[in-house]
Amino acid sequence: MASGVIDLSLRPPTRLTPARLWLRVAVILAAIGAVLGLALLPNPAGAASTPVVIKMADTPAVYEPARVTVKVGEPVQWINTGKSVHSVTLVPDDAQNPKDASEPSGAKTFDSGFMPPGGTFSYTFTMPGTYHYFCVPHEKAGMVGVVTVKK
Ligand SMILES: [Cu+2]
Repeated sequence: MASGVIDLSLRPPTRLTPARLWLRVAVILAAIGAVLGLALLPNPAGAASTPVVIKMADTPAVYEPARVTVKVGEPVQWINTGKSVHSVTLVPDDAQNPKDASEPSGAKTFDSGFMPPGGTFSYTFTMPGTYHYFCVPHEKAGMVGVVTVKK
């Protein structure tokens, strides 16, 4: 069978010599390095446009991570990765435990409302300080979070 097949490849079939193999490895590594290098370059639009992401999980009902530290103006995004409804709530009057909802004096409060699975909520803190927030359906289960905002 093979004897009747015409080889149309331009190069004669050659064995991959160690030198050629190393050349290929070098080319591949250079390509990977170029991609990584581009990824690590400072974002011209400002690194602040990339949000700090907090996932909201079901079992147990938690924010992941429960504590984050961000800079003023750095956006924070919560993503409901679970199958239950969650919320990101800093409304002292709605908290069952007053410790679960607090903000620096003069800062605004916020509430995502109920977030369905896959839902997202973003917030950008404009005042430094410590913010305690909670999930309305799961506050009692311990679903509480802290955002520390630095200048
Ligand atoms: Cu929840």
